[in-house]
Amino acid sequence: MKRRSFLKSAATFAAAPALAPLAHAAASAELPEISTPAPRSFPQGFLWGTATAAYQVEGAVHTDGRGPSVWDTFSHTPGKTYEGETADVTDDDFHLYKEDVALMKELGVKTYRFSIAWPRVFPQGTGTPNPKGLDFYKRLLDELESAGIAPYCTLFHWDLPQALQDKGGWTNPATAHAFADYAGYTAGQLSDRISHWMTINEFGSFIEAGYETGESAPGLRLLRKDVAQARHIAVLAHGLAVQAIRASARNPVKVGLAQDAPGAMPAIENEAHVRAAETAFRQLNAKYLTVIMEGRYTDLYLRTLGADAPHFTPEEMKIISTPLDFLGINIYTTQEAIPTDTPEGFAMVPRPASYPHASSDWLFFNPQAIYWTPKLVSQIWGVKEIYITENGYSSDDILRPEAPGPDGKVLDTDRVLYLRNYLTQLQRGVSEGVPVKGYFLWSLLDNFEWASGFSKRFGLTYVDFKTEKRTPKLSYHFYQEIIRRNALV
Ligand code: GBH
Repeated sequence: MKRRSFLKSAATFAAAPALAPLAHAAASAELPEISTPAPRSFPQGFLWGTATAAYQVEGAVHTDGRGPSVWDTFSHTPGKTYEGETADVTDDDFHLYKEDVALMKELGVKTYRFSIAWPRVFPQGTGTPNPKGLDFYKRLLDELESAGIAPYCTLFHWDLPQALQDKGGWTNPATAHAFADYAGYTAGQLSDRISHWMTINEFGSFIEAGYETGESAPGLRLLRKDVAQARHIAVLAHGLAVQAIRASARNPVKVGLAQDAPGAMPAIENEAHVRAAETAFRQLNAKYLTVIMEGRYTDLYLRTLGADAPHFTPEEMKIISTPLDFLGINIYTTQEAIPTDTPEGFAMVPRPASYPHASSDWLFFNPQAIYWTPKLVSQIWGVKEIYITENGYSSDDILRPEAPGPDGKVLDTDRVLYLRNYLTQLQRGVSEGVPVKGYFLWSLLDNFEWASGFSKRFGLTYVDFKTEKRTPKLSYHFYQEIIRRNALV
């Protein structure tokens, strides 16, 4: 078996003229036999997937009764996004979804993570549902089913109906109840076709970014105590939605979320550093993941906020910590923790100025993120089913455009470098028994990267936004090969 795979790869090398002598030498009897590296494979049934989100890919923002979301308002407000770009059209996946499903089928993914746009289903956020809005997702589900691709669905990926924002958005507890109603209704309609549901994607990206720094929709800068309360309302919305989905599902479903757990990893892999990373991880995630998993805010979190701490009841804490069936984590980077003698017991190491990063300035290259984050989650909270709900790499479309060369190809070896290193660490974790069951690569397509507009490309597939032409990049073929072999290549 081992021998055969070695011969096969030698034959592959022999096809490339420059490498032929090397292959010959390796096979020669005079040299000691080169041992074949152990196959670095993934468990059978490992769920390979890819991910997108509604506002980033769909377009068709006025079609079939969709209501406006905070992202329509924000992107149409001058000065908020790169060059004032909006996702009015973006990938036009609303019309081209069949082509996009075909791209996935060819890629070989077993699953697709997409999000449902709340303002398509409830144009005003609450009240009367809009059946035509849901019809789009039914068409998409038909197409996925015939391609043999399992749908994983996110209910909220930041596109809050504008009508709810007009009443305070996430600072208004009524939004939590409106979200649960929407989640319950949608699960009731689609639970016969979707088994895995994620309530909310990345709390911090719409709470802190939306209500504290104002970089994302709705672009507000509120007081610290109002931000703390908004966070609490968002985790409450999650808990209420988990219960609503289970109550209205007509089939057995699994419910979780997708969170970009701020990472902490040991600076050095020894006991003291690992303990520091564990402590750091719980505290850095106090706002969202820790309270969801433990049903209480950490003392350090409450002490730090002092008089600005959120108001909550014991009943709410029970709802927030409703047990989940799985945990989805979006993994892009992490940060080194070291032990200290302080009461906290840890410190985060500031990143040196030359720490490598992708085109997005926050996307630090740290492959160990995908080893340590799931490992810490399973060590700290005993989570048994973890998905990497996002992981990906951005290139720069302004200074160093990725555009197809004269041969029509996009040879994105930088993305391949990133993915190869992250997947190596993922394989390390999985082979040690960290319960990661699947991996969703962000993203199938270049798409609207929020406030960065189209200036950053995350896709495995290049999209020409003038013609909507899709061109699979080298990274697409690289990922295709990994899926095909269920092993690193
Ligand atoms: C995810 O967001 C999103 O779910 C997805 O929609 C998006 O397209 C994709 O990733 C790529 O960005 O405090 O400086 O470290 C990730 C967004 C941006 C959220 C960085 C956390 C931390 C900034 N993340 N942010 S910093």
